[in-house]
Amino acid sequence: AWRKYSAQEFKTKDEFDAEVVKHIETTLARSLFNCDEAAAYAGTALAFRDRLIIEWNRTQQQQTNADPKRVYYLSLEFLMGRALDNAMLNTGMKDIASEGLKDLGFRMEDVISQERDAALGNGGLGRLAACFLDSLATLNYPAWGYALRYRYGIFKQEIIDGYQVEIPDYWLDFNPWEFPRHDVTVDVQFYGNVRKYTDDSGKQISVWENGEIVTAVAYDAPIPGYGTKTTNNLRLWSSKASHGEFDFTKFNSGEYEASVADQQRAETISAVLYPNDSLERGKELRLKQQYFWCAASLFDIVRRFKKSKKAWKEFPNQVAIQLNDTHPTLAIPELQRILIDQEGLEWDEAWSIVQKTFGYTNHTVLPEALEKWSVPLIQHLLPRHLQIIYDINLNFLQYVERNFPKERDMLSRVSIIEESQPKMVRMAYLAVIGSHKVNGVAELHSDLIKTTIFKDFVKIYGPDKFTNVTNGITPRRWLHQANPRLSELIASKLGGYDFLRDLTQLHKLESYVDDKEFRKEFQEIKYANKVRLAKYIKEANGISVNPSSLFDIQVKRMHEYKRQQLNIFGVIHRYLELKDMSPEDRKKVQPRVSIFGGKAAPGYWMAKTVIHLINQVSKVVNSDKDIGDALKVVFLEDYNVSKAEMITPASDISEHISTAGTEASGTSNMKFVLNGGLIIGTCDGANIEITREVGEDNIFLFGNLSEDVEDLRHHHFYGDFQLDPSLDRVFKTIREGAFGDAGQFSALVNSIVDHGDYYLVSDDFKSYLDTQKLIDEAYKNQEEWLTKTITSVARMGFFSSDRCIDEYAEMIWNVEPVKVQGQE
Ligand code: 26V
Repeated sequence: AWRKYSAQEFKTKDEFDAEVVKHIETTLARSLFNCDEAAAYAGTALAFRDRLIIEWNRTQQQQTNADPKRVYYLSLEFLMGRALDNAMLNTGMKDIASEGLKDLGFRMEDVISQERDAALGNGGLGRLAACFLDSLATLNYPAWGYALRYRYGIFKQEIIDGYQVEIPDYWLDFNPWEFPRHDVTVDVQFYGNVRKYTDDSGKQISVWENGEIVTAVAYDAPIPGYGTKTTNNLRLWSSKASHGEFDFTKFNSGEYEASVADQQRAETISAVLYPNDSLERGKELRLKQQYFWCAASLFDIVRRFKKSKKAWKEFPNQVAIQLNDTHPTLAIPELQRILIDQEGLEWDEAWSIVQKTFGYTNHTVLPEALEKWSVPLIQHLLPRHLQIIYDINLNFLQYVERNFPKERDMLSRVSIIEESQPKMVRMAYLAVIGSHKVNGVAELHSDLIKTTIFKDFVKIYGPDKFTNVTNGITPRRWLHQANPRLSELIASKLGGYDFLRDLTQLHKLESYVDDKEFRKEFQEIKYANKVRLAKYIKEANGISVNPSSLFDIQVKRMHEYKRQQLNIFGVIHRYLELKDMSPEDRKKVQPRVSIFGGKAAPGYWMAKTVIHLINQVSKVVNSDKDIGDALKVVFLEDYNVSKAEMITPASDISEHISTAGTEASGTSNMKFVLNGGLIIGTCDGANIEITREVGEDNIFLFGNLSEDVEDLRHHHFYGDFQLDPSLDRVFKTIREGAFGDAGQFSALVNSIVDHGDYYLVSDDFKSYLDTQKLIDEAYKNQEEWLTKTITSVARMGFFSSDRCIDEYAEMIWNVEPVKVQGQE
């Protein structure tokens, strides 16, 4: 593997062991005589952390000296997973550490699995941000991530009696990867009022005063690149009470309890990650989180810019800020406020700087996920920002009026303010208006936003403001780390691990597609990965599955649009077909294991019902003696990043079956194919580009197209549709109580039968079943299947997040890499 040849490496396993022992005995103050796996993990992590710190400091120093344009990635979510394995692989010293740990009596896998996931995200959006940090560092871009230091990450999911139960994820007990910066703080204001006056020169001045202050404290985490000395920074803000005059007054006047309550209220801001990934509910605390984080991050960015003593017009040449969805949109009025209220710039000059600085990435077209905040709430919490938003809107609407004088009704359509009761601020519109580029995350999605939610804005600004950057994944974590044997096999054919930094090199694998030896090893690796998952399923669920079965996996957040219900209805159909067969015929069918995993938002009853149904079906099918190995159904509890690393390499088929036009991109689809699995999918999100890359013969597409969705919904609305007979039978079986009390599932069945089938499950059901049949047939020809999987892996180079980050850098940020020099 790749090695860093610098003063920071461990040259021998003994050198490594000495460091581990030192940390266990001194940093942790533990005796070596009761050194358990937790201590071995801690010692190993601290030893690697020391290495990272040196390169991290050096990177920051050299970037400061070079003073280049920097990228700031604002994301409320970074779904990082574990850090140790990544740190060992990215620094190229995992092998030495493995040998060293063996001498100390530990197995590397056991030590790695001691670490808790850093689960500061919900799903795809948060994991994308984490992949981006890996690519930014690997490609040597001077970049910072900014987020919140949640005390509780996404909840842990337990399945009790088939139901999801949420357990708080308190993950900070021992986190060697973060560094508190008690000297890096920002005071953030909330509430209060705005006082206006005219100064001596006749200028209108606004002062935001009498607010409440909460202090943001920075916690930094190092982000090492692969095969480079660049180690970038992820800065997480933690909230605490400010120690100003107010609380002293309270304290001294004997209101001790009140002062402690104030402190707790302040700390609540960064306490918990919101576990919704689609439904916007307008909670005040969520808005407070957003402003707290935006204000602290912008203060930090502006402070860094001001050190260089450059003129303000240089700001967009030094700073690119990317908004990961609309969650950080308040950064736009906040920068405008800093420039006009605090730095004394004129409105127009300030606004031009703001627009040049920001880029906005949209990640969803689902109407219920588009953020809106009520005007009275913003008025109360951020009175000055509301004024600025109104001024931005006024200028914008005047511009629209001048340029489109004949289209009067466009004004109310594009207004940032929705004239509802109460009035609402449309954050996506503010993000579009305040940015110089807007992008979607896959071609279809980027086309859709131009023709639906942002149609008017394309007319107003012209098409060039809108672009596409198809998502990607980091091959370091999702191939090298998750599937080390496959990575090694590829390296053996491609002459080393260079492909991990230039994934397009995978295409050279196509010349091995007929190589007997290579095919055999490739197949063995897939089998071994399935054995590993089967072992885990046995341990976790007590279900025995045969690793020779076809492993069919759907793991992702539970949501109606992702259609896990389509999958489980298909499983029930398969079960009924098996029951219909004679025992001899049953022996001839392709055995299959249907594996599910994913969390439902705690208040999302329909998604929770689907989890319950899957678990009930699992109970019935797995214990049915007639069925045996022909069909097993598994729900894996608490799907997260570290479990994904084990699950992804073990698929034969994975399911990406959203209603066409609803899944912006999907990224697990890319991970599964890169690991030698095929996919069944709709023409949605990045499935379309995956098809273009791997070829139509290597993917199982089915279902209606996004352009037909509107019509189909219309037909349902007027009751003008026929329920597919197979689906009808599935529903009948559920209603008869085959999977427990039918009342539990009536809302789910009725959503399709009586309530318009918004996600078009019935329309796609037949096509889905037919395609699953094709898959059973195709899988029987193992040689052809293997050819398809190898060919697909060879054609996945496009989906590296490195390609994706280079596109952002060139089209949106206009930033260049800074090569960090080492010290030998
Ligand atoms: C929305 C909301 C709404 C308010 C409550 C909290 C919350 C948290 C997250 C979100 C984001 C929803 C959008 C999202 O996650 N999109 C996913 O982004 C992936 C990366 O681009 C993409 O692959 C998925 O297709 C897309 O669903």
